[in-house]
Amino acid sequence: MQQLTLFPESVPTLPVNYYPEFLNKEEADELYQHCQELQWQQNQIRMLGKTMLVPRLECIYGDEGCDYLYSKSVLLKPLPWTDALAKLRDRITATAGYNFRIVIGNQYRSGQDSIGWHNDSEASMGFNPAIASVSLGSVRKFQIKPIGGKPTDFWLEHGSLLVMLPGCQSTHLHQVPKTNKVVSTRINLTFRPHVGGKR
Ligand SMILES: O=C(O)CCC(=O)C(=O)O
Repeated sequence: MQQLTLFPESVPTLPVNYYPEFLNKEEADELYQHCQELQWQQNQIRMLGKTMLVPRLECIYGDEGCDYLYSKSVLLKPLPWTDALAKLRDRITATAGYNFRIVIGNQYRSGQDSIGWHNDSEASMGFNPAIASVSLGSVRKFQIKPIGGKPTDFWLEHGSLLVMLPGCQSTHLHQVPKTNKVVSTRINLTFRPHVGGKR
């Protein structure tokens, strides 16, 4: 399988591995269909003293008790793994070599859905987590930058896998910005470790 380790001279060294064709088209289409049946919801987030809607839909599946709190205000409680998500988790582990206990889905319904600059530094993932992200549906721009540095753009394709390696969350920020282009739905599945819950 093609794997790009992103250390070419022309771009800054990035602590990520990208597998553009992790799933073939048929597999990616099938998974996209499965994702339509997941339990998506639009959560509320508290930021700068205000409560607002998260600008995308979210869902979470995983091991029992692996609750995930982010931005000190959004608490996600995992539903049991579906067969398809558990199979995908194991395939990512076989490729990337990391174990995962939850998957958080993001659904970007249009170009106005987004996620701003952030890192994923929740203590529940443990020290220096690897996070693996599968993209399905419309291609959107994903940006990553060293803290205080310049962004590098990726166009994350249907069926691709991007692995943010251990350490990435301490040194880099990432985002999926809004776009005024007409884009249809994109689904992103981020597989993450977790230090709690039932083993
Ligand atoms: O949709 C993506 O590719 C990124 C999602 C993300 O940044 C996150 O879930 O923390």
